[in-house]
Amino acid sequence: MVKKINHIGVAVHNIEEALPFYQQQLGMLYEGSEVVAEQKVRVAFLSVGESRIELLEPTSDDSPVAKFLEKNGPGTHHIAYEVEDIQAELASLKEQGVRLIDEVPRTGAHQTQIAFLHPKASGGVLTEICQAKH
Ligand code: CMX
Repeated sequence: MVKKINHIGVAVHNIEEALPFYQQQLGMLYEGSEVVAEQKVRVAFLSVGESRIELLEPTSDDSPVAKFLEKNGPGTHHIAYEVEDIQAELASLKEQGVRLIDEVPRTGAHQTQIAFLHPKASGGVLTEICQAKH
């Protein structure tokens, strides 16, 4: 079972250009940015209360986020749910017939373990599950 929404991913062409809307106009707290090299993205986190937005900027033309931007333009990219035990959650989802993109977790931002479910399993919404680093 999922515990809570960990973050909402938003695809942008350029993090610096997107930041003023979230940071200054909405007044969210900028938590920092990092490159997730394996996924060819740079991410920036902004928070308000317990809620977080993850801005995703492609670091190369063949990044999956570059493909998303080309197809859809900037906008909501995924919803990430936090789980206690990602391996157990993936096994349970698989057993229930949910189509997965990742059967084995990969490393996301902040060294979290993450896995994506196929958007066809969730009405077109790309869904991530993530387990915080213990
Ligand atoms: N929303 C809805 N549908 C999406 C989607 C999105 N954001 N991204 C991809 N899809 C769809 C594709 O259109 C495709 O549909 P069809 O099968 O109908 O053509 C399908 O999902 C599979 O996509 P793909 O790109 O062909 O498949 P891949 O296995 O190569 O990659 C995915 C899938 C989701 C992992 C990749 O596209 C992606 O977005 N990777 C980056 C993930 C990311 O955000 N990483 C940073 C996370 C850091 C963190 O949160 O910690």
